[in-house]
Amino acid sequence: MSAPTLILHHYAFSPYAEKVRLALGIKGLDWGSVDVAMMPPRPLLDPLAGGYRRIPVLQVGADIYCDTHAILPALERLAPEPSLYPGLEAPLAEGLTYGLERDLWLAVIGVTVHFAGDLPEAFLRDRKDDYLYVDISQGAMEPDFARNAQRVAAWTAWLAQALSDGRPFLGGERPGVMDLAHYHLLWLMRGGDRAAAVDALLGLGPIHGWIGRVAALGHGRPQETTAEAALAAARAAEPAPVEAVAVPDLIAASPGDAVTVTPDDFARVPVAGRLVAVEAGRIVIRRDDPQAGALHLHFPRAGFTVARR
Ligand SMILES: N[C@@H](CCC(=O)N[C@@H](CS)C(=O)NCC(=O)O)C(=O)O
Repeated sequence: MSAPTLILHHYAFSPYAEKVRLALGIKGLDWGSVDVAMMPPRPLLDPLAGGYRRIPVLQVGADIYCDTHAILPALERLAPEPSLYPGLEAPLAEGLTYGLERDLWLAVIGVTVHFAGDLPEAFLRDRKDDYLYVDISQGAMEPDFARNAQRVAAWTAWLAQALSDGRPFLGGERPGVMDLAHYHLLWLMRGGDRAAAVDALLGLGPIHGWIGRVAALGHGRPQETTAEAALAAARAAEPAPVEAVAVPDLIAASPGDAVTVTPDDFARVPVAGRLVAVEAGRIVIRRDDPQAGALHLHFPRAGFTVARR
């Protein structure tokens, strides 16, 4: 059986993956679903993502999209209708949701662990040492609970105000990235059996209709795919050509130069390759991998640093 064209490497419990799954739902797409472990080692993903360790990763043949801010614009290019950006153009929506997620991620985790209790020891250690660089055990986060809850509540109050005129979605009649980025943070906090407690804390009753509408977008049509099939699909494909664009001076590298691309917030693992292009919103590097062959890795500009090797 040949692997489907779009392959998402993800795990069920990942909120950022849920953001992408819902985008696939908005577009009603077929996609291959590769279930990955909740923490490394991920020996069959590493050849594709070159050590980038965050989830989700979208694969389209030999093109690998790292970070939801690269994945959603890619989905929009590949399947333009229905748009993920109704009422707010992609650059504005990506910029605003990037800021929102950065500002709230640790506070959202703080509210989540307040109600969820402790996660397994090995998971906490992995998140502290290699992902967040913060101890997210309940004991370590509890002293900051009131601050985190206030930070999140200030934002959910904005969300409720924005929806108070009865619009079905934040951008109007149709769902889009703004809905997904707000929703996936709530999805983490309200998961498990936490919904009633979180709703009471944050006063979410008035937005239950919107929560239900976003949840009902679904995930499109996933088809379980193996990591081996995904690797074979990459090997069998060539990366899509990228139009040459001028690289901004401050990158201090030219197409063809050996570079690293590194997240500047969490899981700061450098990914090595040769620079293909940098444009307003994305960075593309080429990797030649012994197992996966020639690949293009796509990252958003925001939140990533390019350096010459
Ligand atoms: N800015 C990234 C954030 C992705 C992220 O932090 N994902 C979490 C899972 S929801 C993660 O990678 N956790 C560590 C891991 O799974 O290895 C994006 O938009 O994709």
